[in-house]
Amino acid sequence: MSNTDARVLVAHSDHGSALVADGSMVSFNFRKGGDRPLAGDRIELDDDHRLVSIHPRTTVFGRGDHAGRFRPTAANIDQLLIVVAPEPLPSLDLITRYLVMAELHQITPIVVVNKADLGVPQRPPFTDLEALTKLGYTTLAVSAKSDENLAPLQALTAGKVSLLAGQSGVGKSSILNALIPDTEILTGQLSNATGKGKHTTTTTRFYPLPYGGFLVDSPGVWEYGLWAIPTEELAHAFRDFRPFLGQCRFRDCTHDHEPHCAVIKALKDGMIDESRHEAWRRLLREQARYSK
Ligand SMILES: Nc1nc2c(ncn2[C@@H]2O[C@H](COP(=O)(O)OP(=O)(O)OP(=O)(O)O)[C@@H](O)[C@H]2O)c(=O)[nH]1
Ligand SMILES: [Mg+2]
Ligand SMILES: [Zn+2]
Repeated sequence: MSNTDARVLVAHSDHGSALVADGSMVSFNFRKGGDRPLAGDRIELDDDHRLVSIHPRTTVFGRGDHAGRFRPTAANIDQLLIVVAPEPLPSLDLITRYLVMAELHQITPIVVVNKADLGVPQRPPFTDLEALTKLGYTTLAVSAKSDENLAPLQALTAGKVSLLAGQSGVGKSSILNALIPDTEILTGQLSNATGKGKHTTTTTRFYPLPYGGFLVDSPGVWEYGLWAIPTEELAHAFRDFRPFLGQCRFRDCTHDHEPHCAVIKALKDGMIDESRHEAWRRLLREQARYSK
């Protein structure tokens, strides 16, 4: 039986697993050096379960490497669940970087604050989340442990492909276990020494949701690095900057220190949140390290 539209659940260097039309899972092979499928790709397999072709991708999720190049890790993602928790304490920059990623790749971001059972601290970056809500981003506090707010999370993920991203130990795999009861993926003990779980996730993997769609578990990151992004594009990824772009005196304005900058004026007028502009300046300085 030939499979013209199989879904890659996990992809290694020359083989992977895919979900085929009849709902069963098959192993498939592909040539190293050829087109490399990503988790989430829709592919055609021949009768011997070899990769024939990869269907066009709607979106690609990935991260920057040390040289500022984009490295893809998953395909056809609808939503990015940016998971943070009171422990390990996140930085606003981490959240901002994921939001930039999502905006640039037209993936819908949702900020999920897990471990709500521990109490959400009333200090940054948690208090900065309100500014994000005002910008129209969805934020939701949940607990994989006490099942708090899992029903709204179910509603948000139903029928969609949602990737769980965030630092190691925030509870991405635990959320997956809570939403897909029979999975029993090993989750980690948070170790004080490394902040990493003992059963830390090492591979990006798709799991079919019982109520339609997929949930994607991904390895935790210490830092989520972006890649070389033209300044204009980066500015557009800040949705609160958009109404003011194109109105600065200098066409190549970096909205940092320039006179007659429409973004800085909006900041002074209270139209842009200070924490957002500070995050912008930090990303700008970091971008200077990459040759474009
Ligand atoms: N109190 C509390 N602890 C949680 C919750 N969710 C997860 N944990 C704990 O947090 C630790 C890490 O959980 P994981 O699910 O392995 O975290 P992860 O994000 O998948 O980590 P990596 O795979 O390393 O990226 C475990 O000890 C979990 O029991 C929660 O809602 N509340
Ligand atoms: Mg995990
Ligand atoms: Zn400007």
